[in-house]
This record gives sequence, C-alpha cells and structure tokens, in this order.
Amino acid sequence: MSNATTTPSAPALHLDESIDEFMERVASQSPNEPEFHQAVHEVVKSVWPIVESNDTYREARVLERMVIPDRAILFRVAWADDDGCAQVNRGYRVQMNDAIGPYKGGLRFHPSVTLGVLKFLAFEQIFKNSLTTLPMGGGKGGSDFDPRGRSDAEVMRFCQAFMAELYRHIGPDIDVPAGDIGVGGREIGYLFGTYRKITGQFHGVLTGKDLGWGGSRLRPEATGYGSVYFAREMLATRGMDVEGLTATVSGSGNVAQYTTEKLLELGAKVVTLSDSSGTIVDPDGMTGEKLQYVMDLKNRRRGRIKEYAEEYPAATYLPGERPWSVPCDLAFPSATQNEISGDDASTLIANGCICLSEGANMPSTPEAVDRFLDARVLYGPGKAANAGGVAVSGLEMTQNAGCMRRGRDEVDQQLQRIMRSIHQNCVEFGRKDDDFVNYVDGANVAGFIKVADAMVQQGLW
Ligand code: NDP
Ligand code: 2IT
Repeated sequence: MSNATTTPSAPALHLDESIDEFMERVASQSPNEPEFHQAVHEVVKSVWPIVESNDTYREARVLERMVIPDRAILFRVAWADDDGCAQVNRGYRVQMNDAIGPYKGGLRFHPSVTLGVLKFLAFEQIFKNSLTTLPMGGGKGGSDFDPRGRSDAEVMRFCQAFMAELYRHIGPDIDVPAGDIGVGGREIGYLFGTYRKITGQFHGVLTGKDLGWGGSRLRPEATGYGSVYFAREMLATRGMDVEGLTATVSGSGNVAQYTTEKLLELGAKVVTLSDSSGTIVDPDGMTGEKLQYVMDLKNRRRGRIKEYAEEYPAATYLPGERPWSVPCDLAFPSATQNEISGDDASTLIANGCICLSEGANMPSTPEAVDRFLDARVLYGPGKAANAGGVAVSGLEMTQNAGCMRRGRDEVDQQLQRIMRSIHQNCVEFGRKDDDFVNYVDGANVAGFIKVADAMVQQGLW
C-alpha cells in the first residue's frame, strides 16, 4: 500500500487570521444570527490576546470549537388551544458546551425566539456558568410560543407538548433547563410534571422548582438579588454603596421585581419599571407596597405595567419608551437583549449614571458598551452581574443530588459569596494599566480559561 498521500500534515495553527476574518467565518457558518455574532465578537475581542499567546489553545483550536454548539435540537411543538384548534410552534435546545459540567441554562418562551437568539444565550451561558465556580456547562432552549393572552390550560398543554420531545435530551447529569423570559414557576411546574409522567422518575432535571418538590430557597430572588450584590461590589471599589442612590430598572418580570426588592431593602430609590409596551416613572420612588402591587399585577393578573400609573397617579406612563432618559445614579437593565442603544448610553452618562449592572442578558448594544467603558462607568456585563440566578440553580442541583435542603440565610450567604468571587475574578483579569477595571474583559477571560483548559485536557472532541 502506498503511503505517498497519507502523511499527516502538521497541526494547523489557529489564529493566522485577524479577529475580523475569524468573525467573517463565524458569520458565514451561521448566517442570519446577528445576536449570536454580537455575543461571539465581544468574547473574541477579550480573549484574543490570551489565545494568540498560548500555543496549546491555538493548536487545540479551542475558540473555533467553542463557537459551534455540541448540538442544537430543533423540534415541532403541536398543541390544542382552548377552542380545540391545532397550534404549532418551534421548540429548541442548544447544548453548547459541557466541558465543565452538564449543560445548564434557561428556557425562553417568547415570539422573538430564534435559533440565533438561543445560540447567543447558550454561548453567554458557557462563560457565566464557568464564573460561578460551580460545575455547569452552557445551554439554552425555548420556543417562539407567546404565553401572553394564553389561559393557564393553554400554557399547560403547550408545556406538556414541549416536554414530550425535550425529555429525551435532558437529565440531571446531562442537561438541566430552568426559567428565563416567559418561563417561571408555573411553567416549570407543568414541564416537571410532564417529565415525571413520561419517564416515571423524580429527578432534579429542572431548576426553579417549587419548594415543596425539590426547589431551592431564594431561586426566584437570586438573579435580581445577585445583580444588586454585584453592583454593590463594583461601587465598593470606589468607596460607595447603593444606599441613598437613585436607580432605574427596566422590565417588570422576575429579575426586575427582585432587583427592586433588594434595592429597596438596601435603601436605594427605584424610579422606573417597564415592559415591552412602555415605562412607568415614579418620582416618589417605589415602596414595598408598590412592589407588591407590581408582583400581583405581573405574576397573578398578568397585566401591563401601565396600570401602575393608574393605581399611583404620581407616576407617569411613557408609552413605547425605555427608562434610560430618566436621570439616575444606577441602572439595572432587566428586560431583554439590546435594550440600551449607543444614544441611550450617552444619555445615561450625561445624566450622571455611574454604575450599570446587567440583570438581563446582553441588554447593551456594542455601541453602548463602548461608551460605558470610555466614560469609565462601573459596567457589569450580564454574564457576571446576572450569574446569581444560575448559581442558585447550581445549588438547587447539589441539593437534589444530596437529598438535602438549605435554609434561606445559607443560600443568601452562598449567593453573596459567589457574586463576590465573580467580582474578584473580573477585577483580577480585567484590571487595566490605569487601574480601571474592564469587567467585560475580566468576565470573558476568567470564564474562558477554565473552559478552554478543560477542553484541552479532555482531548479533541
Ligand atoms: P420575565 O418573563 O419574568 O420578564 C421579562 C420582562 O422583560 C417583562 O417585563 C417583559 O415585558 C420584558 N421584555 C421581554 N421581552 C422584551 C422585549 N423584546 N422588549 C422589551 N421588553 C421585553 O423574564 P425574566 O425577568 O426572567 O428575564 C429578564 C431578563 O433577565 C432576560 O434577559 C433573561 O435572559 C435575563 N435573565 C434571567 C434570569 C432568570 O433567572 N430568570 C437569569 C439571568 C438572566 P412584557 O411583559 O411586555 O413581555
Ligand atoms: O440566563 C440565565 O442565566 C438564566 N435564565 C438562568 C439559567 C438557570 O439555569 O438557572
């Protein structure tokens, strides 16, 4: 047998190309996924110098491997509405990277969900989960199903149909979904019930469960509380605290509600909330009673935030607007991606905003991020600032695996410890020559190294 044509070539060294060329390749491999390209570009810019100077990462092509999901599952979800009519949606689970633990990440039910949106979220989740210090890989899933205006029975039938396919792809040591936009305690209940019914097994296969059947204390609160804890850590680097400061919060769902609760507890003044229809501005500031009203409005009555201004006449409702023109010291974007434009960022800075902690995933456009960094704002990117939610999900997984329970104080202490450790990692890897901390670089590099090392150590897959 001739071996003339079988001599193996030397391992190709990745990164003979520029960042732009790398991004062109990502874009051509995954067309029409702008959010995914945006998330990848941000990480690639931060980690490029690390990869360029590390032969092992280059030879193992870790960066090229990380931007391709381990797998992305797309499935049909067919269900009957209350009139008995057939409805059809698309369901997805993107299993992005499990080098450091089972896939972990939420499910989003929203009409804007596409494969590209879930790939961006699953990609972010790799680094976020790595930052938590817990053994969790990156994943995300969901559907273009719109729960708005649907009855409980319709939501239940949709969740049952969704899980009738998803169940075969998940498991406590494989992939553990949780909530995200449009998926809260109600949906997790229906999804868990269906999993249990189909498999006959009571597994910790979802997090965000109710306390009565394996949920963790403080999981509903964790993302919002964690985002405020992260802001507090950032402010402490400048000798400041949240007490007495004015905050704008966007969104009025899970993350916005518990961000507001923690801010009020710590003595800040919260002056805005929003939903996809508009913003309410309350110059008197919110109170515990007003927040209870919002929780009842959004979680039980499933109403719109404009009703707040009808209930509390001192507040005004700005239809179609976001909160960023309202003067504040602190901003907590807690609704959705790309909700802060470059111009919004300039307005926030001009109005005196000194600190921004992202409860949402990628709420700032690249232009906005650049402006925050140029203005030396304390800017906490989502993958660091909102990691408290998945961190407590990780605690819920250990609780289920060990058949034990933790009390509220214990979970809160762990959450605070994890947010402090994420902050320290960001500072360590993001401090610049002039002592300014670039939390974007810090979070990306710290999150990346652990996953990249695991991929190298575990061989070429
Ligand atoms: P919810 O569904 O509880 O609330 C979402 C809020 O954001 C609602 O007020 C909703 O308004 C608003 N919103 C959703 N989509 C849009 C849009 N396209 N434009 C404007 N407003 C919008 O979701 P969560 O609070 O759980 O999630 C909020 C953000 O936090 C998301 O970015 C999510 O990925 C992120 N996050 C959530 C975590 C969690 O544990 N839940 C963990 C980490 C991050 P409307 O009612 O009009 O739709
Ligand atoms: O974006 C996120 O981190 C979440 N939606 C929470 C994921 C989780 O598994 O708790």
